[in-house]
Parts: sequence; C-alpha cells; structure tokens
Amino acid sequence: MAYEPRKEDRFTTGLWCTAFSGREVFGVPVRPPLDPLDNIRGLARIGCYGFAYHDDDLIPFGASASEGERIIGEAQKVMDGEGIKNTMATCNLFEQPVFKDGAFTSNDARIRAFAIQKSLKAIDLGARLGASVYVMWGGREGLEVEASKNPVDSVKRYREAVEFLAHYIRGQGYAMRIAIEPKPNEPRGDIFLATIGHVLAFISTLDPAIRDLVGVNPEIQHSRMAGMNTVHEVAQALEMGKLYHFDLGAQKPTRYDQDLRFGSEDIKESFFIVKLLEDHGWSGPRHFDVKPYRPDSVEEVFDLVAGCMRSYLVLREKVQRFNADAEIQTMLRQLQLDDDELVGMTRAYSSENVGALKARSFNLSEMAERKLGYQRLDQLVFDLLTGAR
Ligand code: GCO
Ligand code: MN
Ligand code: MN
Repeated sequence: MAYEPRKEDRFTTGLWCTAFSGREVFGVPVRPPLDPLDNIRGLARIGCYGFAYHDDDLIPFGASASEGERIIGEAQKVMDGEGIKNTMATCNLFEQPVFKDGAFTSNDARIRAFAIQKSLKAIDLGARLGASVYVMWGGREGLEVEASKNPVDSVKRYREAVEFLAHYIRGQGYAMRIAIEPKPNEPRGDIFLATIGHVLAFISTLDPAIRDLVGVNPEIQHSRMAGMNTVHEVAQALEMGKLYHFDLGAQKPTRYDQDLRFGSEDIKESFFIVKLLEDHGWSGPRHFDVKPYRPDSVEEVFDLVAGCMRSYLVLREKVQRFNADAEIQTMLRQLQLDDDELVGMTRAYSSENVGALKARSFNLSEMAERKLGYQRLDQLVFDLLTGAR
C-alpha cells in the first residue's frame, strides 16, 4: 500500500506522546493511563521502527529496584516479540516537585546532585535497552524571577552536568551519544540554552575529551516558538556534524508548545525539512515528538503517529519529484554560475590570491542584472506541493 511505513524508514516516537492524557493547565486528564508495554506494542503494530521514553515513562518514579527489573524484562520481551527497538532514552527532570526550580541549574547542590544521579540511572537504562541517543531537555532549567539565578553560573552548572554525564557514557563504553534539546520557554518563563544556536555554541565550550559525544536535538515546534527558520537552524547543526537527533512535529509560530502532528501546519517548511533530511542521507530516526489533541479518543493516539508517518512519506515522495523535475533542476543548475578562476582565487587565503583578487575588475551592472526567476521557482514548488503539477 502507498505511504505504508517500513522498518527501514526508521520512524520512532516517544512513549509520552501516545500516553499523553490530555492533562494541562486548564484541564484534568481526558484519557486513562496507557500501560507502557501496551504502548510499545501499539507503536510496533502501526509500523514504528523504534520508540523513546523518559525513565519515568517506563519505570514509575519511586518504583523499587525489583519492580524496575521486572518492567525491564517485560519490555525486552515485548521488543523482541514485536520487532521494535529502543532508539532514544531521556530523563524526566521536570515533573517531580523536587525539580520545581530546575535540576542541573538549581541553586541547591543537593538537587543538582540528585539530578545527576537520576540521569546516570536513565543512561544505564537506555544502554540496557539499546538506545543510541540520550536526550537532555532542560525543561525546568530556567526561571521566572530574574534575580533568582545567576545566569552565568547557570550555564557553568549546566556544562558541568553535561560533561559529567558524557564522561560517564565514555567511561562505561556505551554506544550512546548525547543530544541537547533547546527550547525558549515553557514550562519556565525563560529556559537556558534557548535555541539551536545556543546549544551549538555551548557544545563548542565543552571539554574536548567528550565534545564529540555531544550534539543537538532540535525540535521543529521549539524553533518556531522562537520565531526561527527551522530549516536553516537544523541545516547548520547538520553542517557542523552535530545533528544527533531530531524531534519532528508542527507548531503555529510564537505560541505555547503545541506539539501538533507532523505536516499539519507549515506544509512548505515541513517539505523542506524532509528534503534536508533525505538529501543529506540522514541516518538517524525520523522521530515524532507530538501530542494527541485533547478531544482524541484512546484509539486515536495511535492514529496521530500513523498520520505523522504517512505525512512524512507523502512529503518524501514530493521531494523525489522535486529532485526529478527537469524544469526545477534546470533552474537550480542555472542559478549556480561558476567561474573556476574566481573560485580558485577565493577558496583559500594566500598572498597571491589577495594580489590577483585586488587586481580583478568586475562588471557590476551585468552581475546585478542577471535574471534569477524566483517567481517561477516558487510557483513550481507551490504547484508541486499542491498537486497542480
Ligand atoms: C517538549 C519537549 C519534550 C522533550 C522530551 C524529551 O515538548 O517540550 O520536546 O517533549 O522532547 O521531554 O526530554
Ligand atoms: Mn515540544
Ligand atoms: Mn521534544
């Protein structure tokens, strides 16, 4: 069947997505709790390659060690039986009262230490179940009262925690990398490491011994909350070799985190995201971090993920058509005006190149008058996406 997900498409989602009860600031849950093992089974049956979880999604906070072992054993059985993998693991450092004012950036050394202890256990859990990515999303790492935290110390504390955990992963020999997930706000008034750019800059300051272990986990919704061009943000992480995971979804710009189904908002942007991943041979999971609508029924939470996968595959087909479209490709080729002599002159700095470049004259009016054809190009994209082409 067309647009049917296959394992090699590597579609994944978080257990917290389908398990979202609809609880929010204005309302109580509208759906009953979803057992994590049934959740994993349900995702396998709609064609997911893998799943992700917070430690507490799988093993309830405060559960005994033996209860934890029982659940891990059950989860392994379901994964083997259903043929679904654990691709990403993360740690819930935002829900419990102890984290009300942050975890790694708390002013309380006991809370910072507890956060690292909880993270170590979440990393161990991920390693046991086969996760190759460990996401760090600092949902509570921020503030509302500006006077309450020293923003410089907060960054230093964050760095210490990331370095500690990265050294642990390396020391244990786990085949796992860390992906830091930025978000500008919510649930805090302001969150540290607000955008992909913040995270990329932060990574460049990490201990060089573990810097290769740490990358970024962009989320489309979070970029759009910050009013960024999502495609450009992700492309920069990709170009730097730092795209270690990617949360796909949809979002109306500059609002609360909506975690809408992939493809449901800016279709053109979603298309260029898919194009970016496909054209660059992204080999990581195509991961959806989305929430069911509050009015959704118990069954519809799986329709959400199935719908995300279908929309991705529809857009992937559009990417293939874009790449095979003779008129579009001719236009794109013609936009690249090459000049071997000039390219050679500017590729790398040398005193000869400087001399040659300074002596060179340019026909500015000819350069400025070149017709680029962008009206036609954008129409071709629109027609292709809407089916008019
Ligand atoms: C959000 C976040 C979370 C994180 C997840 C992983 O919606 O604000 O994206 O969903 O991705 O908690 O830690
Ligand atoms: Mn989100
Ligand atoms: Mn996310």
